[in-house]
Amino acid sequence: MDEMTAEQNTEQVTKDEIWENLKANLEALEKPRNLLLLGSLGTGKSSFINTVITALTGKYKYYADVGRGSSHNTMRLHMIPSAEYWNPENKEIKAQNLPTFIDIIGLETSLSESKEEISVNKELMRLIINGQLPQNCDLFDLSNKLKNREKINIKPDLQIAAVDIIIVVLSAENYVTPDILLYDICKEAKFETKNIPVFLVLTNVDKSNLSEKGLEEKKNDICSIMNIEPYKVLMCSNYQPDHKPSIKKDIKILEFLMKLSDPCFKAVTLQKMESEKPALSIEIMESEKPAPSVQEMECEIPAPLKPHASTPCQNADDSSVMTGAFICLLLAFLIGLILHFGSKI
Ligand SMILES: Nc1nc2c(ncn2[C@@H]2O[C@H](COP(=O)(O)OP(=O)(O)OP(=O)(O)O)[C@@H](O)[C@H]2O)c(=O)[nH]1
Ligand SMILES: [Mg+2]
Repeated sequence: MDEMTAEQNTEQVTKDEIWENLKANLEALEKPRNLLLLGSLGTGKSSFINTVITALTGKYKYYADVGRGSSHNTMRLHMIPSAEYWNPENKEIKAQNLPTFIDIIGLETSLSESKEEISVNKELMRLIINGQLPQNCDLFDLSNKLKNREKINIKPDLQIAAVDIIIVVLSAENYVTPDILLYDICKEAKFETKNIPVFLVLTNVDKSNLSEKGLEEKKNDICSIMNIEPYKVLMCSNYQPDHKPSIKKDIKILEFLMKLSDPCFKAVTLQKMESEKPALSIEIMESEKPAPSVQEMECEIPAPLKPHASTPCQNADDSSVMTGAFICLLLAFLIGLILHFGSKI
């Protein structure tokens, strides 16, 4: 019994430390981050939002609608800002810039399998990622319209803010990995001038038949499909309404949230090409301090820009051609001289 209490105490100390680091990361942000949850039907996206909020507040409540997974449960775009789940009066733990969660419809994998360059899922994600849809927008209706190539009108004044981080949610229970959907998501995260960090959550670990080794292999396989680093992955079992709070679970969740709130991971705007449309830009948060918890080498770095026609690199090539020509001329002149004097001797 005593040993149990000692273990719990150590866990509580660890949790408190993580809270401190999380707060430091949040304070270093200019504004709350918009975290978009993406994944196929019933993978536990909404449950994960509720799980993070439970780890933060210590109480389970239905903030995001959770379903049974057999049909679409979340049909509308649902933004959950911290004002909805965090009591600012809570003087014990003051936390500013807690994230806004964006819960959306489960993406149907079949809608990524399109012969055309832009699939329905890609179009839907593009609208959401760029903040072009209003809160409560009927996404089921919208995907049907996109499927039927119907015209879509969006009122600009109702649009939500753009997405800062994408969290892909997959179920460890599913044997098949939705490769094409994952490929679409990663492509949209790095589309045109944007580069949005992508993280992964593997839910339903409690329901998976895989051993620890099997789960680790699954995680690594998905990481290589998505081309993301394994430290951006969280494997968890979501809180259910009847679950008691678990400090162990909270520690893992809060650690993950700490990474999501790390100023080091940010959506960046790459240099725009002249022909590009202006609408699709994500703000650069230049003034943010580097994170205390993540090494610099782990940062998302924008892709290098292609060298322009008149870059110093190009000039260097020109000058080496000139030097070569000069040496050839000099050699020809010396050979001429030798032949001239040689014939006289
Ligand atoms: N045992 C267990 N059940 C889970 C877990 N995550 C989600 N569930 C259950 O799975 C079902 C679907 O969860 P949701 O959170 O609604 O999934 P979703 O991805 O939001 O679903 P859609 O919005 O319909 O795409 C619910 O019955 C949840 O209680 C988990 O980690 N473990
Ligand atoms: Mg949902």
